[in-house]
Amino acid sequence: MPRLSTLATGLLDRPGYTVMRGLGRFRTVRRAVAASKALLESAESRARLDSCVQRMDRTMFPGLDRERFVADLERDGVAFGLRLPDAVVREIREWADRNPCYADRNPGHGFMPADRLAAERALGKTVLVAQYFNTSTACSVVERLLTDPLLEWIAIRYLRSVPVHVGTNLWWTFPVQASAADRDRHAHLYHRDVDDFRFFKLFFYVTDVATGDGAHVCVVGSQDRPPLVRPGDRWNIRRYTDEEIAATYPPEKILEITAPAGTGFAEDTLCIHKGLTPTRAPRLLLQVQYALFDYGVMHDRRAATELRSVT
Ligand SMILES: O=C(O)CCC(=O)C(=O)O
Ligand SMILES: [Fe+2]
Repeated sequence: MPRLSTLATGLLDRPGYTVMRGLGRFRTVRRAVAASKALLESAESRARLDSCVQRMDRTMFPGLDRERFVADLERDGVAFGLRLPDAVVREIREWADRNPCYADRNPGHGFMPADRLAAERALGKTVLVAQYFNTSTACSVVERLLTDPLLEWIAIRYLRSVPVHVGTNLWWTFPVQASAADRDRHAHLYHRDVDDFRFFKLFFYVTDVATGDGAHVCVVGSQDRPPLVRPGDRWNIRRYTDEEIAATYPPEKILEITAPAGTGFAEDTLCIHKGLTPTRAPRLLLQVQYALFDYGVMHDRRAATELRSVT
């Protein structure tokens, strides 16, 4: 009974998250929890929105139509139009080149990005995904994004209450012959995330992402409309095959997001989505996640004593 034992371990280790993962599958529960928090925090949310508007001249994203952006996110589950200044893209890239990343998000498997082949030899496997740790404290750009008035305004409006920043993640996806297990583990199969009762993620490409470079793919408008293929699929959280997705949604809704470095978009990853496995160039992606509650499972903080190099 592996699923029962997983549930029991989850309840002991992270009870809040495990309960949310169970209840958050139900749309009525998601809506009720989000509406209750919105009601409780309406005065504070309004005050925060006002403060964002007063500071708006300091945003990194001048000229974005924020009302349109939130309406798109609401309707499509994804919204476009963010663009990081070139200097910021360069700063993140330079930071990434100077710091170790960690194969398979394992703090014991650190390597400098230039030493990937040595890391693969040491690990005896290809490295599909390698992630950085402690980006919020180490990389100053992240701090600026987290205090950006436009991003905060979007988060308050979309979540309809006081947003909680629950994680920042910066990771490489490399063009390798990846195992089926790694492609599954690293979200290269279609899925939807139940990360909270209401949440969304900001994605920023730090490298150019053309066809073959591991674009993010999402199905526009699929939030609250999971593919109903097997019994219980309305509530199941599982991986879907490309065929199941192609058979469920019209092709024009399946969006492969190719775009230059600096491009940013928001997505409620309750939408069906995946990362493509790159075949050409590596992809570096910065992601910032906001939610109603912090279960402590999304952030990238690791104690320095846990971090080890494999090379
Ligand atoms: O790497 C990707 O584009 C997919 C990532 C993903 O599934 C997620 O961030 O929820
Ligand atoms: Fe995901």
